[in-house]
Amino acid sequence: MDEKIYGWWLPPDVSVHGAKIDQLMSVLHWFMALLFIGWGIFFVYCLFRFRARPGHAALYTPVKALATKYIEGFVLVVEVFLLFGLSTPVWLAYKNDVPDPSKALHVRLVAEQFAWNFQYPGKDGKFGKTDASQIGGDNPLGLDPEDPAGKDDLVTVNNLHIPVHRPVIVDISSKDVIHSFNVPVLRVKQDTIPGQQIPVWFEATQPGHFELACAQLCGLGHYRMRGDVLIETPEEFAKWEAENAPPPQEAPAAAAPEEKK
Ligand SMILES: [Cu+2]
Repeated sequence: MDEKIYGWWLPPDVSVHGAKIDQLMSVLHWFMALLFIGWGIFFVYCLFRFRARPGHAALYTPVKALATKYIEGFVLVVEVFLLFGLSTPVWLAYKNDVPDPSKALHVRLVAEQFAWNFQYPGKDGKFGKTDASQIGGDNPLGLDPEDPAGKDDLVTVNNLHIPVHRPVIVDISSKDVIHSFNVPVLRVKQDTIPGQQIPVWFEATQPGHFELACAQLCGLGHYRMRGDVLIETPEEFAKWEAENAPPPQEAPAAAAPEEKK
């Protein structure tokens, strides 16, 4: 991965919905910078204007100047505007603009301490059944070996392969505690909550090798809960899918139960 892409400002944006979020971040940061500089100047002015000097006694009762009311009113109006005028529409647009599921790539994600387990439905487009009692060292998702829908499912750990220019819907869940699925370059961050499946979507605009990180302190190994996000051309993605699902070494075992029928 190219570490140089993460500099002082925002990480690069390779998502179709990220531009509006970046615009919001810029507005907020410039506004905060303005407040910081404004209050800084005012503070230095007060230090000078009200300095201790002969003939001036300190006042120990509160003074509420008329200007304070105006400043408070201004800050309130600006903050209400930031929240309801700028932020809420961007959030609503993203939440309502869910891509057509028939065109999107569907992936399941089950987070755990301290890894990301991805399940791809394979050629049949159906996720195989999972069962907590089947979870083991070589079966992190608890895929049911008897379920035919799961025979072609592809499971990866800490590796999210996605095609560029195609919407992706990820159903997010967790095995143990709350984690948070965070892909900065895709402008996506969503908590993973045990017992819930929460869908998130994104569409990548350029290929590349990026990072996925857990954004919720989830235990001692939180710092190493990271993964790779590989955005590939449709051809590369199809090749990767074909080469990896089902795993070649398990192909004979998968064929055996079918012969019995
Ligand atoms: Cu975590």
